[in-house]
Amino acid sequence: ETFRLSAAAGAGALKLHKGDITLWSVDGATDAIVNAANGRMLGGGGVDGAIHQAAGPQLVQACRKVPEVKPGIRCPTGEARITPAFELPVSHVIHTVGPIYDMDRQPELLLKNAYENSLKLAKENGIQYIAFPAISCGIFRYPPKEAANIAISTARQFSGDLKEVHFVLFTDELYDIWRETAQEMLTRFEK
Ligand code: AR6
Repeated sequence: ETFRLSAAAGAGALKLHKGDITLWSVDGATDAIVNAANGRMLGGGGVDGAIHQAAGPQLVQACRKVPEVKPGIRCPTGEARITPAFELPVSHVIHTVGPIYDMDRQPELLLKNAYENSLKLAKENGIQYIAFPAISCGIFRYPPKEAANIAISTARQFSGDLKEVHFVLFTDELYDIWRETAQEMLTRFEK
């Protein structure tokens, strides 16, 4: 389903899909998927595990080369880092770290920062098409309706020069929540 992200002519679109983000790409474009990583950036469960599995072992080698900002931490919560995507069908992976909902202070701000910093990094790297999973909505237990509001409003504010911002939702429940939230928030564009 497609929604207009902005009233401005030529501005990007928001697209929602259900499925596996490791299969997503846009043919012939500079594109990136976003990984819901952790601060160490060396892999994990959930979408992080799926992305490392599909990208192959070169991805963890590239992640190891990202400098630590404090011992063991390559990407603090709310920040983003970029690597090549290796065996994935996209050009790049943008790794971001969302908040652990019932542990981190100011989870709303940290989740907004994770989306915003991913979009800014994409723009700086000439990425035209980007796909996000539902950051923090799995192992990190963020309530999905609140997460959808932050995800979609931040995509609208910071999509900048990107052509399209996609969300790839893994479950029917998450897909329905994202779609309802987009319908509440954005002008329906076309089916
Ligand atoms: N494609 C799209 N979405 C997926 C996929 C997939 N292949 N697999 C899972 N999801 P989670 P978090 C959805 O737990 O909550 C890892 O161990 C999943 O259904 O992957 O940010 C990291 O290393 C959920 O809706 O990420 C961190 O330690 C969403 O992706 C921690 O988990 C995010 O769930 C991050 O936790």
